[in-house]
Amino acid sequence: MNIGIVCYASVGGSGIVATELAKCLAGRGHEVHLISADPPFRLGDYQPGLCFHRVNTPAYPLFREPQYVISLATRIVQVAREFSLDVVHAHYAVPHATAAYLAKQIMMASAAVERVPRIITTLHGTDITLVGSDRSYSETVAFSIAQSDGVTAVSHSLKADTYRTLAVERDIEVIPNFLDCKVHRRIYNAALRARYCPPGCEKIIVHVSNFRPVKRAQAVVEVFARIAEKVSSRLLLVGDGPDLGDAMDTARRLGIQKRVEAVGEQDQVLPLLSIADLFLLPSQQESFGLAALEAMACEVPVIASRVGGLDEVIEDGVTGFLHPPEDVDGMAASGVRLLTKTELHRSFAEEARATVTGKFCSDLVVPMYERFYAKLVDREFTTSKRASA
Ligand code: GMT
Repeated sequence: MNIGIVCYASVGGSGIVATELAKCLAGRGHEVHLISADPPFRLGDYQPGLCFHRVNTPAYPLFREPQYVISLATRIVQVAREFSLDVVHAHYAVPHATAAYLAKQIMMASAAVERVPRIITTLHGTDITLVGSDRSYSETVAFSIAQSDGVTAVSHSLKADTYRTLAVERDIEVIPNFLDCKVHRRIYNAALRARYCPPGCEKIIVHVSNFRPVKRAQAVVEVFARIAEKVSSRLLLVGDGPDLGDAMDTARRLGIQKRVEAVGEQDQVLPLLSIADLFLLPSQQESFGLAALEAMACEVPVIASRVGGLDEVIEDGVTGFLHPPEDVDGMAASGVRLLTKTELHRSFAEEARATVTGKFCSDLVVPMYERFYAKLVDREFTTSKRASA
């Protein structure tokens, strides 16, 4: 198939999933066209069958407002026309589903377009729970989701949130996030571990995020501070964002700044996850928790909030522990329990890896997308300006 994938290039789960999907589909013989404002940060090296198309949004002194939806819709039309796309797959509804809808209308009205691709939208989380449900956007987001030819959500929880928060009634297929399990595995590096956990330190705790308020980065430090009272440990904060400064301030206020290290944005998180003993994710909301899945693939148990779709990824008491987001003491107690009981930790680490390999590997999940595409293309392939006339 000829597949267009629209995504954000910035650090964030939806861009990672879209890029990994593009790479996997190209590896399985499809012609894949990634459409984004910049090369997505996980794009990596050249791969046959995978082509990147930049969306240029020209500035004009009269406008203070960037015209991204128009430039994206135009780029989708250009790429679809030039490469005879069967499918345009928009990741993150805001505004990608809207731009894809607009592109489809343009193609349906154009004599120059022989074939109008099917439009698929994948809902990722904050496009529904935070951004998309905002009164300033909700009607357009709901309309664009309703107008897509197919819609997927990354968890059952997000599917339910979509019906609850937007006036959407259409069918939504749940296709979970995934990893390449051959790549995402623990590759232990003793020298790296020694660098972050010098003599006297016993355990490494990691948090990876884009440090937005929804991630509750200060709570990460507060949980760690309580754990560090009982277990000699270090906290690695991986990523960057608006709340990283507050998190570091919290570490200073609690007198643990020497045990907390911010390592910034990293293209490759596997080396750091591979030296970790525990992963913290006390988010306010999380539709899936790709960061938790990456940790579990590296045999790292997760302590997280019992919110959104996290319980579809983490099994409480088996691969990690789930607590209410504000239960900092409970999270810390669970962390101490895991870090001080060797056999318990080993069992959680093994179960975490087994969960990932049993349910979330790319070779299990990517075919779900292929089947979803095929169903839509077969069913509605005749929908073009000419056929529908
Ligand atoms: O929250 C982020 O880190 C970014 C955001 C995104 O779309 O880039 O993440 C959402 O999508 C991810 C991929 O599907 C999910 O794993 C995250 O749970 C989800 N974030 C939230 O729901 C807060």
